[in-house]
Amino acid sequence: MDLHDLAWKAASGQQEGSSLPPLDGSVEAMRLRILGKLIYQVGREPRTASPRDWFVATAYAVRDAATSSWFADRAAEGEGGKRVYYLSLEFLIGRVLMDTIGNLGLTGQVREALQQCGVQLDEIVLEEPDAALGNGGLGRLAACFMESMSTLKIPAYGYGIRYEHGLFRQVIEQGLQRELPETWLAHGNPWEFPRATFYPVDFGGSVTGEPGHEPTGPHVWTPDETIHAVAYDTPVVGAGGQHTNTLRLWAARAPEPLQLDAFNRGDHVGALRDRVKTEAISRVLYPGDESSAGQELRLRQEYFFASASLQDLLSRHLVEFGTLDTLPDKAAIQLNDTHPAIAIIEMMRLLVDVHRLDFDRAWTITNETFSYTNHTLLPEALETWPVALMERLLPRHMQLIYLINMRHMQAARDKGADHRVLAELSLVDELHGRRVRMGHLSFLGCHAINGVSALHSDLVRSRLFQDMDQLYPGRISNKTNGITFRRWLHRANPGLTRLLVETLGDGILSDPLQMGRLADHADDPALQAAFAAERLACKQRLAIVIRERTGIVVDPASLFDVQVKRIHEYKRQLLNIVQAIAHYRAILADPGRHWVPRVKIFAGKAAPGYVRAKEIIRLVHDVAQMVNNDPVVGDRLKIVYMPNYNVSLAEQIVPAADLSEQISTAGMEASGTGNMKLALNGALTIGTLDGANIEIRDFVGAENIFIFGLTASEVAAQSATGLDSHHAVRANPVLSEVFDMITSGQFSPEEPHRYRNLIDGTQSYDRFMLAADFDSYAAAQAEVDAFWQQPARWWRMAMLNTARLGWFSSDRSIREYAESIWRVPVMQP
Ligand code: 26V
Repeated sequence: MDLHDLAWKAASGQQEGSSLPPLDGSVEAMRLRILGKLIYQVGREPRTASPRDWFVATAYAVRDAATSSWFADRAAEGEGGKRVYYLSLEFLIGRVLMDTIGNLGLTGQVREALQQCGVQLDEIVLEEPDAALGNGGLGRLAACFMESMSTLKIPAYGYGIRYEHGLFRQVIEQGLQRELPETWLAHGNPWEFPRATFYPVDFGGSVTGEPGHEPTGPHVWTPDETIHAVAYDTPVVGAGGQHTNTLRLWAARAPEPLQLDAFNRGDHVGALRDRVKTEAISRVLYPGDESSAGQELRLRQEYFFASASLQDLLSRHLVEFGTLDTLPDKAAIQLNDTHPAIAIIEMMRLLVDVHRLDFDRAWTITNETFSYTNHTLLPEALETWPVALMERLLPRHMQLIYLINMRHMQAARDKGADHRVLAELSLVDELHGRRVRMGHLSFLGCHAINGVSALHSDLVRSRLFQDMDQLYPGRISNKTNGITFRRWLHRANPGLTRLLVETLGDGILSDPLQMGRLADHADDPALQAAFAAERLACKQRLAIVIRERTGIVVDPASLFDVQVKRIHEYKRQLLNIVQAIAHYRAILADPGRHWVPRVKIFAGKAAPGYVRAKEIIRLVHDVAQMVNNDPVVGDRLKIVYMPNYNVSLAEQIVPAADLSEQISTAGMEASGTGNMKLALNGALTIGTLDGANIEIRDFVGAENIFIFGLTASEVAAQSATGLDSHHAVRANPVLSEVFDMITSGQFSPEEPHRYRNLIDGTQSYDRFMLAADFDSYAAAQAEVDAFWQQPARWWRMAMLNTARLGWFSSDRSIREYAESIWRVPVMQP
């Protein structure tokens, strides 16, 4: 039967419904389904269909396959189990197609079905835009956790915002970052189901108590603005395809599509004004990462999605159980940082004002239901909201915060807290212009608080919430982050995965700890060669991408040294490029020596308003320009800045990395998860004792990682003595010569003072300890070169990294949350 006949067979099946073969896992059924979708949903004939049309048709066919287990799960949920609700302003998902067919076990069938239509799966996957509804680590963690919760068959909903525009697209012009709007929904989104479900969300107005009621009794909020939150559901299929959860994202809709009277008067723009303002709430993701936005629109986003999510989960609970008394037994709500923390107060409002529960009972239910993950200690990233703004936008919530704070202060006084401690504990910071501390509110409103690595959780306890921890001991625990191996090893690195399966059996696919047995083979020369060959193949592919996107030609035999993450001073891309300049000078000084050829790869976005981060990007480009065109240097050093870093680019870079740069100032990177992805794929880490690097070192062994620099407590001690590093720089000839080279304009002859501020600022206020860590970093880099020249040693270390990273699976993280915070049953591997 030729394609055309097949298409019509599929088409008639589609029409009649009955003759369309069920998706039984066969190639034939998949082929008919894809063709049916192509014709009836996309509206194209196979003859004229574009790669994008084929992608969309395939996505619809695959979504059908996901839907049946989704229905089954929701039927089973009706049996009264506990559900997890993961509230996050960010889900950094990336592409969905390969993950979904991989987890459904349909990759082979889909590939073959498309092949029979003359279409290559590997080509059409490129048509899918990344869902970039997140900034970085926090959002990507939420995506990994969603996948792991489905894999472990935990009934869960992710709640977030369906941003029309995700994280901006980065283009680099003459070394300058420019931000362009991202348009992932421009051609529709085949994975989502728009729902008729919507909830009203109110803002502004006034509050009155009911006559005769206590201050803790129900109040009436008369808002002056109401917005509708409409639901869009995306199925999240777990590995093995046996369980599928829901990611429910909210879009803002104006209750009235337009002001008809204004329109009829001829005011066509004015007729839409309110609608535009209302719908701005879900228009765009805030592009900051470690600095609090503090803007009204951001608070509106936070409340909008928190309120819709709580209304939704409470109505689901009431339909199923008829009473809110059982909420803590049937629902666990996890707050991904403080961004959704206003949900704690919204829960109180709904319980007290709408469902008319007693205040104390409501507080107990709230506390037993909520838990909170902290993802940063940086003071500039900790959210606080001006009291005046809260009073204007959320008057009832501000009242409830005062009430809760009064009782909290009384409890503290009863336990002997003095004035200093009370000021530390208060939900309202009185010293910086009266602001509500969302971290404190989260601590108080939750029964469990966790950090995201062992060190970070210790610092959460000892630095951030010391007084809170003393008042409410035992709430803080650690849940070290993890990554989903399905995406970050099996799919991103199929060659290495095949090698691991051939060597260790396919048990490693479902139980990553079994990779530990790779250690027994780490000295096997044949396996080392095979491991190295897989790496080389990935590097060859990446070299092509580098040339396509930057024009730079790199030798895949070089050491690929990778720092990919958001651009931030604490992550110290500046330390990396400064050391690269020192290395460049050393090559020029002794070109005859044998130098290990290196390609330094940078990628990452800077927050649009973060001037110094943008200067660092520009410096990397200026240095690259000189180094890459220096005939004396040749292939001994190349510097590459890959624009527009996103999940899909990470999937190409991670398997091709030899060296992973994890060089944050100790105590500042909460965990890191790129560190895990790179080490899992066999890159060696050069890093500080920060975040999860410490646990990575514990697992791989100190002899299989390059650790340098001050520890977190040394950083704290040094900060206490002052941050001026002029002396230290002057005492260091290598560093001062590099700084001189930059400040004298050698990398920017057309504008000699371009980096004056950047470098002078670093010296007079070296908050990130660049000077203090420079020498030990350079020494660690020299050690890297020495090890690279001993291949048997290098590849043994690389294999031991892969072997010993199994613990960093997000399945392990989720199991820990499930057992000790959510108290929901989990499957064992
Ligand atoms: C703050 C803001 C401020 C307003 C604008 C939007 C926005 C978005 C995010 C944030 C805080 C980001 C905190 C964060 O991403 N932390 C990272 O979390 C990762 C997962 O736990 C962890 O691996 C990283 O070390 C940590 O930096």
